[in-house]
Amino acid sequence: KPFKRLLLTGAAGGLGKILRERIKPWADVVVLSDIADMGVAGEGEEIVQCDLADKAAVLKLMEGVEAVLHFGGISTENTFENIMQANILGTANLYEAAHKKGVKRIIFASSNHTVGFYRNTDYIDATAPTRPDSFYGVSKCFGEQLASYYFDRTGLETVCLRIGSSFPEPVDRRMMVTWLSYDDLVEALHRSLFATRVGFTILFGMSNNDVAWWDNSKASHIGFKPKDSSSQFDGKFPDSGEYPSPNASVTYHGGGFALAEIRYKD
Ligand code: NAI
Ligand code: 15L
Repeated sequence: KPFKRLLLTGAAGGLGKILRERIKPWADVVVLSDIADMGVAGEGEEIVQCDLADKAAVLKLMEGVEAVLHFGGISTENTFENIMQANILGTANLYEAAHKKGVKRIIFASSNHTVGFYRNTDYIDATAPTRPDSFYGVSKCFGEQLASYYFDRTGLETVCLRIGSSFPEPVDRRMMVTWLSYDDLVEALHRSLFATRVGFTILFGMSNNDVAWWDNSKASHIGFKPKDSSSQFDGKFPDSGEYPSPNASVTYHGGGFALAEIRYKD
């Protein structure tokens, strides 16, 4: 198998559970980590339950690891304090440990919420300035910048996969644009892990949907070609025709995140 030890953080989460099954062929041992329970280890799996905010635990987690799929953390808006611990401190701990232990490459589950304040009339590529729509989005921008710093300073490579909406199917009109099927997610990860050189790359994670807000031409060296399309769900979410739309969820790339309350603290 291509890797001896591959680490997946966030293994108990929605995407982690899918990936746990799909990435087995890529490594002799997949180290699964999360703060939540992950059940029992199957063949070729090792389970390490820990908090990403625990620096010593994260350093231990990284022993012998060659590459990381970093999916752990808070995955929607939350209080600044909680986001700071899990996503900001957690990701900093992960990068420092990866650097110390000689990890070669990290695939960082970044998010469309790094650019969530762009509008549905904007078509952007990886060079567009970030416009986060939440503390959550700000924390993903932090992760991306940290990845850039560690690459320039140490050569540790990262693909920041700015995932749109990766769920079994779109659940609203916005997701017709942002949807990333699970198969295409796995393909994006596979390409990102096995491309010869990735340096610091930003890759938008969306399927081959009819409408796109994001241009992946700056990441052509990854060779990601999504096969699915939300067009299979055409007609499910008819356009109300109202302009401007009364619904933030179709106005901003980040949908409802863009107009939610600021949650500095609860
Ligand atoms: P999820 O919330 O189901 O999974 C995240 C996992 O991280 C959970 O199992 C949680 O227990 C774990 N976690 C939270 N705080 C932690 C901590 N302090 N230490 C260790 N583990 C911790 O989210 P989902 O949908 O599986 O997303 C996975 C990753 O992908 C997240 O980083 C999310 O931000 C990112 N993402 C997901 C998108 C999607 O459409 N599902 C879209 C954009 C980004
Ligand atoms: C994300 O970043 C979240 O992790 C996910 O739960 C969805 O909200 C997704 O973005 C989205 O924008 O649809």
